[in-house]
Amino acid sequence: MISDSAEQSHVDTPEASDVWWKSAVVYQVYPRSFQDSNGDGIGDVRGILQRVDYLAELGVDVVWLSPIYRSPQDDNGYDISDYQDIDPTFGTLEDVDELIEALHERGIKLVMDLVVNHTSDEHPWFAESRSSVDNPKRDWYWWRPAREGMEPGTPGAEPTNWGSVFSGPAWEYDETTGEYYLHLFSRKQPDLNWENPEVRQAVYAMMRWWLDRRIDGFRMDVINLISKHVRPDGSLPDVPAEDGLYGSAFAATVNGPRLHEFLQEIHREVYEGRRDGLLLVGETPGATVEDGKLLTDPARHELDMVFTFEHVSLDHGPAGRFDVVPLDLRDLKATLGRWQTGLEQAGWNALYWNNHDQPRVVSRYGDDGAYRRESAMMLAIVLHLHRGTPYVYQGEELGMTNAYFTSLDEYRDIESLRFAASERQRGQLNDEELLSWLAAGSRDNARTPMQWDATPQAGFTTGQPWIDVNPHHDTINAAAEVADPDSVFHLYRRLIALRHEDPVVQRGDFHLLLPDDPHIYAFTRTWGDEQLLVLGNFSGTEQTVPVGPDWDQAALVIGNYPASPATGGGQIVLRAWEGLVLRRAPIR
Ligand code: ISL
Ligand code: CA
Repeated sequence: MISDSAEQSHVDTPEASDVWWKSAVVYQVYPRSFQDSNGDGIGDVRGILQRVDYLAELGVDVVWLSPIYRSPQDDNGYDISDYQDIDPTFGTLEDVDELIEALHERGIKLVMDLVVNHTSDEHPWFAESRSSVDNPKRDWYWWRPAREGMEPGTPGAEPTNWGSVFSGPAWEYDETTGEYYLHLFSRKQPDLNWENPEVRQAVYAMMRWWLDRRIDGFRMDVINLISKHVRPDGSLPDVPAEDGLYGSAFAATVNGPRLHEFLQEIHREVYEGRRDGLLLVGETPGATVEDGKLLTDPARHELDMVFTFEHVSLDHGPAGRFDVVPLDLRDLKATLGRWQTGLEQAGWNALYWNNHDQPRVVSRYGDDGAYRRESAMMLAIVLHLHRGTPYVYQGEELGMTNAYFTSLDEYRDIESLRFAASERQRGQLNDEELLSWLAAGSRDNARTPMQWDATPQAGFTTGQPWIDVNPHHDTINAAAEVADPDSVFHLYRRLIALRHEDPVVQRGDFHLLLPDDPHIYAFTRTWGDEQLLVLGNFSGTEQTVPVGPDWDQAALVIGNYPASPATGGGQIVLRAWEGLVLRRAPIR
């Protein structure tokens, strides 16, 4: 029987109560795939403008825009060549001003993506830096000579054995000056040297410039990589490299020694006097709960919340993100549970299943076949009832599925294409295996065009889309979902409204139940004398859950089946992929 000892919950701290984003929901737009307005097959800012009423109807409070800055698009905009201009593919600064206005008129804030761990190699800063060893901007990036006694440009001659996230070495040899520059991502994404105060001041000036344009905050890309583990003599350490020449660079770049100092400096230099009303969320691969506490404790003036990667790495096999293995629900509950309780006293969680780097959750942790709607809704209920700020990635509110591309030439993502190229070289996987690995783990699963309707290109474009539209758009699309009151879309709308109205959802204590149950995700949220019970069935079969007599008379707050579940006798029978929330008050 479920007995929840967490009776009376903690009293609200003034700090906690007045923070707007604790009852907010954020919607992530991936501009390239959201809405095209000029028929070139690529989404753009005027396309987003066409859809602001859709976002208002969904009820979201914030829109986070993935990068739209001037960029050669080597990594779809996460390689910026001018931070203070918009790439013509996406539109103009005037279009963005209009979008900010249109969203603000609807009570929706706009958060921009801040990509300052690296720039594009076509950014003027890097053009100067690579021009000569004594250029004033040489030290704005990480330049090092070849490894002692090694022939420059040959494998293994790199200054350290760091591997790039996108396969291959993280150092690129540059003939011009006969030295290597560091790039943790693609060679067209050289890392900025945050040790250099000039670099930091240039970034702060750019951030202030955008805040002056009335944006409402930043999503900070791989922000916990900006402080490299550089030794006092300026040298950089090698990393463990189990299989081969290069090892994961994260070991020498994650949560570096000056990270907190830099984040606190950003606070002083950029936000001082205009902190209220802003949202600052950090993307922090490799961050632990302990890091999360330090990074999001309001008393430390660093970030409001962080994206942890632990719960989206549980199905990664030994060979990484493309080597997908089945999820063990107990691992998922334990991981999210640790972050819930770990940040309970101080700090705050950013809650997400999806973004532009992750496969679609209904295909990954749900059932995108017979129970696509039910599992999509169950996953939403479970996530949105956690303590934290939920993020909805475009199309998630429709239950969009993975792409299921059947040929390599359908892929566009640099990480996937470079992985395919290096695997082909290694020859471990035959083409069929390679395609199945990509189909399971590729970021392109999240990047197929938004499915607005059942017309040939899903209403996304009148032209040829830059990436194929998912064929399921004939049945899975916004028009159909908005028209059907029992749809995934309307369940998201109800969940967002619940977070706006209900203090238990906003701030209630989290208490995980049935941690060892392999099929049921169960927890309570308690606030004052009110308590919610949240149940999610992660299986396609009926599950009887012993909830105890206290819940026999409880009220159903939200569920993903039209008819209420069979309750009574201290147990609830959950149907396949059923998700629900019960309320009992006052708890005695
Ligand atoms: O998830 C990842 C590890 O496999 C990567 O896909 C991802 O690159 C990493 O999580 C960091 O992501 C962010 O920075 C990258 C960019 O490619 C991603 O789109 C962005 O979200 C470099 O800017
Ligand atoms: Ca366009």
